[in-house]
Amino acid sequence: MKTYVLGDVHGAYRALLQVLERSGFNLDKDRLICLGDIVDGWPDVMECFDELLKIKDLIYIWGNHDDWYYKFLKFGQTPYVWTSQGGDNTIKSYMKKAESGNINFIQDHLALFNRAYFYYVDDNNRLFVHGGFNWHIPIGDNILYDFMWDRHAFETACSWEAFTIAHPTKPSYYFKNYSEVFIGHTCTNHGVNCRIGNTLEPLHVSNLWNLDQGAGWDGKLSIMNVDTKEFFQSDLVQELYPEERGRN
Ligand SMILES: [Mn+2]
Repeated sequence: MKTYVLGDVHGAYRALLQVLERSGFNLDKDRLICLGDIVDGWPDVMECFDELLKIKDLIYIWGNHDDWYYKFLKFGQTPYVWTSQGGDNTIKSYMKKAESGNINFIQDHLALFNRAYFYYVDDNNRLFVHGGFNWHIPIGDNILYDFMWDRHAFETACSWEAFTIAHPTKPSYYFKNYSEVFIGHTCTNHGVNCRIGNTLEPLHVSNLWNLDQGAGWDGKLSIMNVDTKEFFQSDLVQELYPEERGRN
């Protein structure tokens, strides 16, 4: 059994199939820790759920976009803040599947959210969370909003890394409560702390790994073996969806 971690998919089913195939992921034997944000972005949201639900050992982390989709499933809410940030494509994908007549998938998706984690710590004391967390307080005292939306932990890890590069003989800073931290949410191909620089590959700063390489937009989807750190990526997602050119 191998354990893999997957970055934000954002409806990019074609990219998801590529990384599962390229990594040799075994749907029956391997564990997948999905860092959240399956929905909102590219059009194949329901297909992404169908594929992920084939995985026997799936750990699903709650993302900020998933939270909007969950509230749509549970309460029918369609706030503009959601529909204007990819939710429109998620609703289209949902309607297409619902119109096929079989609506069992709604219960399957709700069941997946019911067993999802706001954060997950594995047997090797590795923390998996969508956005970030406040490491100055006990992890259990964080609120869901921070797990889903925080970027401060990532920005701080970038600053710590820059400090270590500038002062190699001084002690390094890191998240002391965990052996490693894995996050998504903040794309590494845009807006990374300028002293570190943007990248289209999984980014390792301090003892944190960022697996969001911008699959929802103009980047790639990444999957990584959490033990060996070997990673596999999709093609540029825009090239996988040429008919969607102009999506913004
Ligand atoms: Mn995201």
